[in-house]
Amino acid sequence: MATASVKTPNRKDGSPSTRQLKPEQIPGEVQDVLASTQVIDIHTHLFSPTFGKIGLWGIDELLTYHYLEAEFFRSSDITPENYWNLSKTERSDAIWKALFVENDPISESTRGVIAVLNAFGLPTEASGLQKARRFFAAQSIETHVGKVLQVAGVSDVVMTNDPLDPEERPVWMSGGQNHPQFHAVLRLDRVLWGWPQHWQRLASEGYGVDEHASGKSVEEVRRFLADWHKRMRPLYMAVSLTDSFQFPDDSITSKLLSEAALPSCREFGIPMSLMIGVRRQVNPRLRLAGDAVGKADMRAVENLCRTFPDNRFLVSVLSRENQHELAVYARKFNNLMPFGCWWFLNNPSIVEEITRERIELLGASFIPQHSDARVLEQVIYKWQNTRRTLAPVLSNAYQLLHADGGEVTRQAIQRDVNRLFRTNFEKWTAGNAS
Ligand code: FIX
Ligand code: ZN
Repeated sequence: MATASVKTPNRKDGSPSTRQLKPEQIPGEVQDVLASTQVIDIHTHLFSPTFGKIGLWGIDELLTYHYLEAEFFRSSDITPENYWNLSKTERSDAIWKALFVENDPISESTRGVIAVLNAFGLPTEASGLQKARRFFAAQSIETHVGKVLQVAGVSDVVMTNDPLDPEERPVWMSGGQNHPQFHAVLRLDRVLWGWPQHWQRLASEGYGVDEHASGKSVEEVRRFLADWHKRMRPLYMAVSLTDSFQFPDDSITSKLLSEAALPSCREFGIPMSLMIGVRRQVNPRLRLAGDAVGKADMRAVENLCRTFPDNRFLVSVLSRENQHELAVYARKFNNLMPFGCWWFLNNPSIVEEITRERIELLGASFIPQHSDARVLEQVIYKWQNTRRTLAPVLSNAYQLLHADGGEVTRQAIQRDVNRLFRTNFEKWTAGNAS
C-alpha cells in the first residue's frame, strides 16, 4: 500500500503530531520533515550582496567551480595553462562542451548544475547554455539571493571571512554587511599557518608583532582578533589545517592557536572551527582545484579538546578514514561538535556512510552537513542532495527504533531534525545564529 506519501496531520495548534507512526509511515514523515525544516548552512564561501563581485553567482560561475575544473581537465585536451588564458565565458563554454555535451553529467558536481537549471525551469540539454545565461543576466542579486535560499530551504548562510583578504577587507573597513541571512566567520588561515607570509601585514597596521611571534606578538594578535571580532561579530573563528597538523608542537601555529585564538574564543564566547586534512596544492597547475586530501593524526584533536575544556570546537576532517575516529572522540569530549561531510566527502555514497555511523555513535548530537558552496545557486543542489541522502538514513534509524519497541512520532522526528539542521549549531554559537 502506498503509505510513503501519508503524512500525519499536525495538531490543532500546528505542532507536529504525537501519534505513534507505523513503520511504513516513517519514510514519508522523515522526507516531509526534512523538506520542511530550513537549515543553517554553517560553512560556505558565499558572500552577501554587500560584498559585490566577490560574491559569485550565475551559470558561468557554476560551470567554472573548481570541482568542475578538476573534472574538466580529465575530459579535455586543453591544458591548464591554456585554460587559464581563456576568459570566464570561454572557460565555461569549454567545460559545458566537455562535461555536459560530449559526456553525460553524472558526477556529483556536474549533476548539481543540472539540478540548479532544473530548479529554475531552464533547459538542461546541450543547447541550454545560452538561455541559462540570459536568465541569470536578467536577475538582480538582491532579489535572486532570497529566491535561491528559499528554493534551497536555507534560512541562514555562514560565510568565510578573511580580514587579510584585500578584496574583502574594504567592505569591513567601511561598515561591513547587515544582510539578516548572512553571518560572518573570522577565518584565520593567514595568521595561524600563514604567519611567515603575513605577519608583516599586521605589523604594518600597527600591531606589535614579529616574524617569530615572540615578545608582545601574542597579546597583539589578541588585540587584532578583538578588533575584528568587534568589526565582524563572527559566529566562530576558523582555520583549515593540513593532514600533517600536530598539537601540541613547537610551531607558531600551535603557539598562536593555544595562546591567542583559543583564549579569545573563550573571551568572546564563540567556538573554534578546525577543518583538518587538506593536502594543499598537490598539483599547482590546477590552482584552487589543486588541493587533495590526507589522513590526519586525530590525536591533535584529542589533545586540543582535553587541554582546552572551556573551548567549544567545531571539527570537520577531510579524510574518509578519519571519520570514525572523529565520531569516537565526540563521545569522549562534549566540547567537540563534528560537522559536515566536507569537500571530497560530499558525495551520497560517503555521506550515507558517515551519517549512519554518526547516528549510531552520537544520536542527533552532531551537525550532518554544510554546503561549502562557493557559488550562490550551489546551495540548491547541495541541500537537495543532503536531504535526499539523509532521508533513508534517518528513516532506517527510526524503523530500527520501532522494531526494538520504541515509539516514533512526527514530533520526535521534527525535534531531531531541528537539532541536526539548527539547534546543535545555535547552541554551539551561544544562540548568535538567529
Ligand atoms: O578550507 C576550506 O574552507 C575549503 O572548504 C576550501 O579551501 C575548498 O576549496 C572548498 O571550497 C571545498 O569545498
Ligand atoms: Zn570551505
